[in-house]
Amino acid sequence: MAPVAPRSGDAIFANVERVNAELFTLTYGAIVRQLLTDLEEVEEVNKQLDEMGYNIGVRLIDEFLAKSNVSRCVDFKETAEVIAKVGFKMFLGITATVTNWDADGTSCSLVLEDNPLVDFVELPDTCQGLYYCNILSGVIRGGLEMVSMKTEVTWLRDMLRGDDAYELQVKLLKQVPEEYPYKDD
Ligand code: MYR
Repeated sequence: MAPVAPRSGDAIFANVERVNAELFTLTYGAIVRQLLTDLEEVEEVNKQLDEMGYNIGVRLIDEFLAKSNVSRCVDFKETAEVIAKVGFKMFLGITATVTNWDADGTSCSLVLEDNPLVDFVELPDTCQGLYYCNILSGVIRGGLEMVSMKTEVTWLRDMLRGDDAYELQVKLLKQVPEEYPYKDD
């Protein structure tokens, strides 16, 4: 029998990471499939995925702020870069390009450089209209709401729908100024 070559710690770690990522992708797929079975209407599934993402986003922001050590952003442009380069990296292992800014700097696009949620996914014709990755729009909306930014997040391009990229538009609707809770005497 051929001897089994010992693998380095790095190789094992990389393998564990890959298995975790695949498990995550497959689990997400199973959730979407279950929602399609339970809710039947793709519009309802889109809504439900966004809502689930929102609930994740409002919780995940604490972990994000604690782990990333990012300080308060000076404006929405900086916030968008932080999401694209730090947030996406931390939770999905990818980054996004920030582009398509409007004139007043309150709306931009995040173009994903890769999308681990869609590995192994092929949508049947019955799923026309499904925004498969809608959980992501909810996560961003929820996270930003916790740092006082009301946003609208929508998919502009989706490769599962035949587009050439994954592009999310993030529009800042309202920025609620945070009040310092104590009065200086
Ligand atoms: C601040 O000005 O307080 C910093 C704001 C940073 C907000 C970052 C929101 C991160 C949302 C995570 C996105 C993860 C996508 C998978």
